[in-house]
Amino acid sequence: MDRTTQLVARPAESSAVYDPAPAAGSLHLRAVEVLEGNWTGTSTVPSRRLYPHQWSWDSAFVAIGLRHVSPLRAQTELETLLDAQWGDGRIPHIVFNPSVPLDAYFPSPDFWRSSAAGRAAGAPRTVQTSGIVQPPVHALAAWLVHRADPGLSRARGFLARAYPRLAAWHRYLLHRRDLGGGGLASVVHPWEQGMDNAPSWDAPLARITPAPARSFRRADLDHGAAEDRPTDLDYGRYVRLATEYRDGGYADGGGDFAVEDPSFNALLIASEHALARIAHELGATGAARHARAERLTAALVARLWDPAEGIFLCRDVRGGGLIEERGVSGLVPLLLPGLPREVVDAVVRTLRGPHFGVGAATRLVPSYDLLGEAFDPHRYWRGPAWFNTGWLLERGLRVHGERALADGLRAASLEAAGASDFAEYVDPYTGEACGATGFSWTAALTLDLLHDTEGLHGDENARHAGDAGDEPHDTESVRRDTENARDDTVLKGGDRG
Ligand code: 9WN
Repeated sequence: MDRTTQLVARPAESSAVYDPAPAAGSLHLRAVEVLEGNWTGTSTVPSRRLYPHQWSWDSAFVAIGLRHVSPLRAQTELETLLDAQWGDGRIPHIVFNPSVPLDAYFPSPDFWRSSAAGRAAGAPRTVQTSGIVQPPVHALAAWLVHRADPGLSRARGFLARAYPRLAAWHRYLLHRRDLGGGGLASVVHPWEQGMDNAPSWDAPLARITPAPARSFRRADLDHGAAEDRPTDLDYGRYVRLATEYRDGGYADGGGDFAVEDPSFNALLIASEHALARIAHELGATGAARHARAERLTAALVARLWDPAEGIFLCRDVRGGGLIEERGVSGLVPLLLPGLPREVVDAVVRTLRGPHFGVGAATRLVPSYDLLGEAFDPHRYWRGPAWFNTGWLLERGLRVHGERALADGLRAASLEAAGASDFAEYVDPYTGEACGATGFSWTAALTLDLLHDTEGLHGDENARHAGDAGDEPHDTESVRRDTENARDDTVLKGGDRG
């Protein structure tokens, strides 16, 4: 076993806090074992049977957890993903493992045909990928991975090599995907947002004619219970959207589905703040990126915040309005340090109130409104609790000093992860395991909750949030553009090799 593949089950060397209680120790070891079992040599599969390739946002969460046990492997996880980046900057949602049989997962590489259909968009020739994307958690992950072992990171030039790729990724999202014209990125397929089957997609999806059921074969039903998974009708629509995107050469702007989603954009903004810190670590100021993140936060509030409901909503760019469904996605912006205080307070109220019930009816965060018509405690993204969204909210609560609620959520997540054998998702009332067990991000984020009890950036966020608004608007925008250009010039040295 070489150094890259070896997982040393030990507490992190840096700022992380290790809980020496025996129960935490064994949870740590079990989580490490899951990640060990799902490691392929260069990356981690989300689940050996259900998802046997590399997934984009899964790998970011996996790296966040892996940094506590092997910073080298955490860096490798992200580097493998970044190696599959397209020339136009997009990071594909799946990087296919060529040794896995085609029928193990649908849609397979012969459906996406990335290197041929994606040629104009700069798809890589040597590795097969999907053509859509997933939420941009990567710069945030890269920064957290760096901080776990800055010496190793600097010695390997980890950030210097990652920075230009991450910058190109954000550029792709902010330019090619600003389909609504308001500064936010749109997703063009429900799989891109990561919460595939959320009720928020029902209205925009209803306009899409499903591909005939006989034209494809679902592999997910070989491993998952049909009543927990999306319906055949929804699958037909997913297939239609992906087929049309592929047949248009993966060019952006023309599709019938375009939605601005709060969680996707909040993760982009959190990652833009992280990219600013990376730029700073590499010798630039990073100030322009922090300022951009603050502008995007303002755009997020202006375009997606619903003050009457106390939650962020999705905007249907093709249908022209806000989608009146309360999903966990609408709470994830709590992660942002620059969120106005009244918005923070309202989101926290919603989290504890009857629609999500955290600390009262439920201990974990349901993926969808407990009182919503489409609520189902077991069906994919229509009610069950996922560990990545729980982690994002736990971190968000700490960003805003909501320590007691964060502590409760942390304890509940650790308990449910252990009791469910690191399930993909669980019933939000009972904690009953659903979907796959031995799921990678559940194990990885368990490690992060065990070892990093302080939260994402602590004071750093608050300081930068203040800096960005200090200057008059005009001066600020000139400074911003100059520094932006300077940051990118200074950092251009790190290439793709
Ligand atoms: C489609 C891998 C992925 C996660 C998504 C989750 C599910 C895939 C599927 O699994 O999506 O990308 O086949 O349902 O919804 O968030 O990244 O774990």
